[in-house]
Amino acid sequence: MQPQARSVTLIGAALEEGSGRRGAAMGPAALRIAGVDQTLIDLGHDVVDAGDVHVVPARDLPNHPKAHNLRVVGAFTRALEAGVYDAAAAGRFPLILGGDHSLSMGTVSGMARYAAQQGRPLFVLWLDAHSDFNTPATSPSGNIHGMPVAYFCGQAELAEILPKDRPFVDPRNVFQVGIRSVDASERELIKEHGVNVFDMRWLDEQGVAAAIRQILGVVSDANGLLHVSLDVDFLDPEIAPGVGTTVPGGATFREAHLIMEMLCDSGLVSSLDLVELNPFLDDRGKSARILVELTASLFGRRIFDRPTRAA
Ligand code: B3U
Ligand code: MN
Ligand code: MN
Repeated sequence: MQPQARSVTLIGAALEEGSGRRGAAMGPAALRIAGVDQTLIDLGHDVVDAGDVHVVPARDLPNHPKAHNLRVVGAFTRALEAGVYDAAAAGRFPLILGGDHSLSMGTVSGMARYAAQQGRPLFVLWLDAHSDFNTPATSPSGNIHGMPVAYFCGQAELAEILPKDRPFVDPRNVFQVGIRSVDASERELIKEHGVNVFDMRWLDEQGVAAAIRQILGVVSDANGLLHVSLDVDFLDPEIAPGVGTTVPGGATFREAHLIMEMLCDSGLVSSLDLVELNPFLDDRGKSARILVELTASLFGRRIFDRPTRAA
């Protein structure tokens, strides 16, 4: 069975101000140099590269002492919310080339608006070492890339970046896979709000296939849309060193590809973020290349067609 040909819009987000260091703004360029567009074209998809979103700092937002660079992150959030919504509403698959993980405040909010308009629930698959569920009050660093999940679930007050009456994601529709670094107060918030966590111990005991099968079952039963947000540090630093916050003990090459292949087979994925790539810290493009390879698996590259669908 050949996967469906999709119309994909690439949106670059040269954002690094949500993280504590420089370099992630080079992410979109590195992903383009690694051939993300041609890889998708070769798989039979229609690809439009919309270029990098252009933003000016949002001067109406306050300088927030516990949310660094809020005006820059807020401006990206607004631009990406609109860009992702427009692409999805035009029947296209938004693929965001990041950029640090604060960009998901915008991309997921844009998909939440689209899903609400379709009358379908939005689910989020968060592939990350971190839960990113801090708020300005709980964050140990003040870096907004540790807050996007709390933000799009309506739990992190970050001034009025987007309208207050926008659709939020139900935290029980968020599935976090690969988690191995959580702050104490973040852990409480995650439990309180019912975020689903498949941490490294869960994956070691039961395997990534069991986790993904369970998640896809829920999304499919609810006729939901599934946004995938892939943080480079989900992967083990041995295979993907190009990220500011490496955490040992991450997903292997084979686990990550299996996830992407299962997601592809499901046909449920509506949108994708590739985030936290820091080419300045990378080893000769290794991490950029692996992100492109994983994207290829999500878009239908396979070793052989399966004789039957995986049970
Ligand atoms: N939880 C910490 C560290 C962190 C979160 N996300 C990343 N790092 N990349 C924080 O600062 O919120
Ligand atoms: Mn992250
Ligand atoms: Mn992370």
